Amino acid sequence: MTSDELADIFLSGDDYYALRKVRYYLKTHTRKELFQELLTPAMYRIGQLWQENVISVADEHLATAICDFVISATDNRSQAEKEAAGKVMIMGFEGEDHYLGLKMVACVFREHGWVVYDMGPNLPLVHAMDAAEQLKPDVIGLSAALVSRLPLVKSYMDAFGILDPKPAVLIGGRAVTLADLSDAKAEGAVVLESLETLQNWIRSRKERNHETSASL
Ligand code: B12
Repeated sequence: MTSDELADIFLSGDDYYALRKVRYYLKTHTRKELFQELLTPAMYRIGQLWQENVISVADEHLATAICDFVISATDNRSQAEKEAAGKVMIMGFEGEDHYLGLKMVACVFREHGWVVYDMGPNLPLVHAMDAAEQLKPDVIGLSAALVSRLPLVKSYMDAFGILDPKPAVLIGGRAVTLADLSDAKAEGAVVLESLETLQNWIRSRKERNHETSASL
């Protein structure tokens, strides 16, 4: 199945057929491949058709809802309970409504045994800080689809910088592939363009932690 075919199934409104096709794909592929090779390009295609006025806003909403459904229906929540490799809190910047990427990020962390607090999109900083003070996450992940959200990066970084213990901050989403985030990197943020780079980051963090505990 190609991502264009899946986009057509989303647009047809047949949610169970979409789920059947995705489950079949998962027999021979990983969930990261499902997200990266199939669901993300299918949704980018939906965005293109929407931009070109080939499909309506209602069509785009329907496709988004079905994509959301298949991500949830194929999520594996049992892994995190077994390992507890770390605690991550993820959210979209204030004013950011796109959240399917966040759901995928949550799944990738869970597959690596992390406990995930997915706060969804559009979380104002004051509420993000309250939650972080209570939950004390090892990692905070931020998502931005719109470049117009990126001026907020500095205020989020400054605020998270005073947390104790200080979490690692990851920034991802479509916007980071379109803009220069060298300022955020200089302030210590890790900018990740894809789920592939996220997975590499999670693995190398695990290796670093093993080395540290071995040398103690
Ligand atoms: C669905 C959708 C919506 C839905 C979102 C609902 C939802 N549940 O998310 C709704 C209708 C709300 C919406 C609204 C708008 N949207 Co919209 N939307 C889309 C669409 C079609 C799909 C988004 C999506 O889910 N993509 C799939 C996900 C999986 O991709 P992703 O977010 O990039 O995430 C991947 C990576 O970036 C990464 N990632 C994401 N976050 C993170 C975080 C970390 C830490 C890491 C490591 C990785 C990571 O992981 C994912 C895996 O591949 C896109 C098209 C597109 N190209 O994405 C347009 C699009 C993003 N929207 C667009 C626009 C213009 C808007 C609106 C301004 C429209 C309007 N006039 O109101 C509003 C803005 C709302 C707001 N304030 O945020 C434009 C943006 C253009 C631009 N100039 O930047 C796009 C590109 C469509 C287009 N071609 O014109 N939208």
